[in-house]
Amino acid sequence: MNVLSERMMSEKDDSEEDQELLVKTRPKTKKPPLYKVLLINDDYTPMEFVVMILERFFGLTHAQAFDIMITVHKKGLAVVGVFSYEVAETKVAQVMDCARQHQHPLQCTMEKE
Ligand code: TYC
Repeated sequence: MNVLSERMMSEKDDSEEDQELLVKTRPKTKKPPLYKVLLINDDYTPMEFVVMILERFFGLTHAQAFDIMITVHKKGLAVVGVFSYEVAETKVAQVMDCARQHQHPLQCTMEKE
């Protein structure tokens, strides 16, 4: 066997090499984790206050805010939105500060998605 035919037999053809490249050169583009912001039901916070919170801090319409408030009231909790860590943290702090200022026991938490 001559040198040329040996090389052709032992080495991968172009399409195989392309495939290997695609597998090996995985770009490092990890998506940042997302966090659910949850609202928790209680027996004392007025419904209108919860609706106002959802409109003010989550940019919901009155109808959307009312629906989520009712879901929390009936089911015990609901996801209000999904955000980056920093945004979720800010929303939770805004809700908790506002509830405390108005002396309502409303609870808002975040959880990794
Ligand atoms: N359960 C409250 C009531 O009957 C209303 C409420 C809804 C409270 C949602 C908190 O996250 C909440 N007044």
